[in-house]
Amino acid sequence: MSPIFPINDHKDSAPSTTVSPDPLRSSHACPTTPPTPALIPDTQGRFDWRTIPRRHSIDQYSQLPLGKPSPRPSVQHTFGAASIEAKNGIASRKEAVREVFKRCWKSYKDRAWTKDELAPISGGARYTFGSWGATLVDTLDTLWIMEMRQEFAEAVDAAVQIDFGPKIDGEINVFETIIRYLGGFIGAYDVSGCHDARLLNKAIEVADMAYASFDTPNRMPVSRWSPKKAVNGEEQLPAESVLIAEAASASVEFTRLSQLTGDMRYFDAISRVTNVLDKQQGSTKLPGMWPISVNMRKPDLTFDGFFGLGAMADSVYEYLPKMHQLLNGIGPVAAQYHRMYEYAMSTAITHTLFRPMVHDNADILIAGANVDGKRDDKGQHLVCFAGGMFALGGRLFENTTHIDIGRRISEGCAWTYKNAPNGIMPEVFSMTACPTWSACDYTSQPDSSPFSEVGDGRYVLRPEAIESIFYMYRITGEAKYQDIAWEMFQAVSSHTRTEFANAAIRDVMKTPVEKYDSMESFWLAETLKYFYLIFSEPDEISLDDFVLNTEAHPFRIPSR
Ligand code: DMJ
Repeated sequence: MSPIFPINDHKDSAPSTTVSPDPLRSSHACPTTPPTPALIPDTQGRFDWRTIPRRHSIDQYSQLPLGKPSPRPSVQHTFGAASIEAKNGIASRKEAVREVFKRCWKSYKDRAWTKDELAPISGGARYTFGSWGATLVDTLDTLWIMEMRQEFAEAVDAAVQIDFGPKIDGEINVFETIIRYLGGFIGAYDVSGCHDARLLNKAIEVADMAYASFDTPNRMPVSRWSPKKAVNGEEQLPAESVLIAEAASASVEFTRLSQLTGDMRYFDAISRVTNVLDKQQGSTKLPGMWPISVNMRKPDLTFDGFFGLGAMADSVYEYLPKMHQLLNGIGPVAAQYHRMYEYAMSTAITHTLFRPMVHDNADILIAGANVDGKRDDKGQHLVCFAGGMFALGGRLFENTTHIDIGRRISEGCAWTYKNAPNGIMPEVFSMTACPTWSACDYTSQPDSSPFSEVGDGRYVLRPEAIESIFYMYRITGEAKYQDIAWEMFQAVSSHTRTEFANAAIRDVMKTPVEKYDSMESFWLAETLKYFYLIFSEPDEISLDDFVLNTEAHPFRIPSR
């Protein structure tokens, strides 16, 4: 490895990030191929996670596939030359989203600066994800995208001071650390044009900590992992029962970091997990899908009978087509992700999706679950991401059926928003299924609740519904999705508004809604970003140039 890494040339000046012109649209300094030799980070005298005792060494690292990107169709619709924002008052919608974001950011800055979350009702701070400043890091790239460059520079200056050393007693959630912090630093580095080496240094610092959680006998990660034990050289083993999303969702972040640094340890780590998923994909109780609960110590992914694309599994599926795209479709590794995607989706289509019986016979689908071989007709807010995933996969792999399924799932989420009493979908609900995906006779009263049961009535400021509507808009170019988004935005922003920011709702089925004191970092990192981007010019974070991680952090696809 090379001992030389771009030196931090910004350290004493604040604000310090100066980049021009706008790297979202023009020149950037991101590598088109991984640097050789690999970069070594400048840890600025902070704790160096590379120095901790290693228990299980590796003979040979898997290498990122190199070569000519395979030709693939555009993901995005070919939009005309005319400005989208100028049309139909779209610019004012975009500005309205920005205003909501700015208000939240100001309160975070005034009241919870560098803390994990703003408490949006009491105006205090919350410590939820490692106490390193989850909202600060998670929001960096949104600040850049919303052209709040001064605020971006101030936030970067604060974020690069975070100490990820082993101070925390107890365990951290490695998955959340990877998607919010590592994803946040990579996203900020990529969208701002790869000019500020401090951001890459920070990404490496977080990744080196997370990488230590893979130092186990079978190289499967420890999902709830103690930094202190690792530093003390204590053995930590992968759990015998762990959520698959936590165990197997680091592929996009670790791959992008290997692309940016040339350090193959990260790519190697996630390749080993992918190979286990691949090997056992056909031996589970619902072949093609992996259950929610898995044993990573053996590893054995075959014992549990609870399956679904939603909570606790979601990002495992989401990352299959995204990995193919991030790898530019190159070689057998990209083909592996494609194959796994096709297999998983064919099972999910047959065994989890259903058409709900609704009064207006809307042609929509809900992504349910499957328990011990029987479909469970429950919907969740979290699973709404699947609309975007199917549409993206359909575009990447030229599968119009998947695009149509993506449309029907996305519109199913929009339908539940529209037909819920306050215009916001609950967290978990049940609906009566039609016998097939064709229209069926409606047997309830048109003014009754669209849900046969609401298992969890909260709305916690989640992004997945607008995420899928955003994908549908960028993929089809149909303006109706901007109108759906605007309706959703108005409902969400008004019902969640507090004195300081926006807060989660306890029960969306009650009027007036009751809020509680929580604003997770994904509100600023994801939800408002998607609302903003759907009203932006389509070349702002084009889906042909960027892959978005599961926390909506845009990672640049190399060579494009
Ligand atoms: C986000 O932290 C990520 O999208 C994650 O994959 C699951 N859900 C939350 C937002 O709802």
